[in-house]
Amino acid sequence: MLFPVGSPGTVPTMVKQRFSSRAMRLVACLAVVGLVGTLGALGAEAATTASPKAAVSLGDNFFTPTQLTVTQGTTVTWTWAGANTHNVTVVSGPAKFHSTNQSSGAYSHKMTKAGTYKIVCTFHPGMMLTLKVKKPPRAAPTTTTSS
Ligand SMILES: [Cu+2]
Repeated sequence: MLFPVGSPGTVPTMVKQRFSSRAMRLVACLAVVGLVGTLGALGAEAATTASPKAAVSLGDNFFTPTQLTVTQGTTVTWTWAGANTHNVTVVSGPAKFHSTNQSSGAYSHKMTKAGTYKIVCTFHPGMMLTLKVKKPPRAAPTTTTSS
């Protein structure tokens, strides 16, 4: 949780003192949940801007897409969309990583090393993904002038 519990918590305390009925307490609880939910969504939005994300889905038996290019530092999330058990396994690339064998859920990995990754599901020959990780574009060069 990114936000101190204290500040939104003060609202229902005041409401509770003024309205002691069970219904009003429920309304106050729901109001806090709504407030926290909104703040949480704002926080997630800020995080999205800070670190890029990309998504791949695992069907039966294929990755979608089969080729993907992302910028270094991107977090790639694989989501299991089919019914079969699959895994995400790097067979060649600048870094090795792999998911567990799953039939649902998701697996995320932050791509910190640039290069080309060949990714497979070890259960299904031909279930392949080529993931290219590019270095981020250079910042505008700064010129140093000596006088
Ligand atoms: Cu598979």
